[in-house]
Amino acid sequence: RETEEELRLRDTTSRELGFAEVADGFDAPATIALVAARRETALAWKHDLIPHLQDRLLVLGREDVLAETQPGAGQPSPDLFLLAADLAQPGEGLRLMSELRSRSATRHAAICIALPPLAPETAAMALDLGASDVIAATACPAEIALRLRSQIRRKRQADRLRAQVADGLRMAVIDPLTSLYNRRYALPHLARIAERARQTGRHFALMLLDLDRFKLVNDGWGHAAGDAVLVEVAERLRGNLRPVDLVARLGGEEFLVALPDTRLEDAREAAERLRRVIEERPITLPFGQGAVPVTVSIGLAIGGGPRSAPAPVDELMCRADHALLGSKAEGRNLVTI
Ligand code: GH3
Ligand code: MG
Ligand code: MG
Ligand code: MG
Repeated sequence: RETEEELRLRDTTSRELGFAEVADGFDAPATIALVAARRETALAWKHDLIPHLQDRLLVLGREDVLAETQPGAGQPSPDLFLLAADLAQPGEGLRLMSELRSRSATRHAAICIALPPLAPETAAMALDLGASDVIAATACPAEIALRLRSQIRRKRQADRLRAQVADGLRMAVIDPLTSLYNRRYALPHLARIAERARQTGRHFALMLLDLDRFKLVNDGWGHAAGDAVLVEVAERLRGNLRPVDLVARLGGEEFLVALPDTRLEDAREAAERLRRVIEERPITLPFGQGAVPVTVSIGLAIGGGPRSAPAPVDELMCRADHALLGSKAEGRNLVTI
């Protein structure tokens, strides 16, 4: 049995656990938005209830949340929204919550609703509409603090998981050496460019590029030098094209470039430009190995255009590949159509 003294101690401990710790102990301190029907109410609440958290709190009125640009816009979005009990009637808090859930910036935030006592249907409805938790407005500060803390912890875990998934998806389509898109990304993306061209009746260009005598770089200076050349070539290609253009490393020393909305003459010019920027400046090798001149052979094919049945992507790839072989056969460092 607990003694008076023990009970008193436990009470103090849970009270002291209050709001000071709600936002701490995470990899980055959490931010909380307090939302009441009017901003003044939220401000008063902030002073009464949550004195320790002042600098981590964003205080909002209902109007602020519904406004297109919210106070604190540009700062990281709050981890948690705490909707005050004065929003409970008539269902105002629920409307705010739906609004927060529908916006990309706040979609993944934890949302807790404080409800006045005797609002059981509202609590059920709030949970059904996506509230992370409902909290009785009469709950003691320690309970509120612990509930908020547990929601922030869950939200942070979900953030981490989402970031890992996004990272995994990125890794699956990026070539780790050059940071260009890889074949897995490039071919479906090329098909999308072709489909878009079919819909608009515009042309697009496809280039296949292959470094000339690249084996000599590897054989003469080593594999690390070869890698450095591939990285520099990738940068020059990317740096001399538009953001909408696709640049990918298909494998080895072979690259693919696709130019949406581009006609033959402009494509030929772009291909010549790429050929020139590789040729014009020898590529510096690592470990003080000096610089090596590099050239590239390019095969160009034009797809799309106002025809009833544009050539399928496979056939276009064949044409570009054939043109590339032509560049090699004619002596390399050439663009062939
Ligand atoms: P060609 O002008 O006919 O294209 O001659 P080439 O020497 O470039 O042609 P080949 O296809 O015979 O050689 C390509 C070389 O690319 C072979 C391989 O060692 C090298 N290679 C492929 N992938 C990599 C890579 O990731 N890093 C390095 N350093 N070399 C690579
Ligand atoms: Mg090759
Ligand atoms: Mg080859
Ligand atoms: Mg080659």
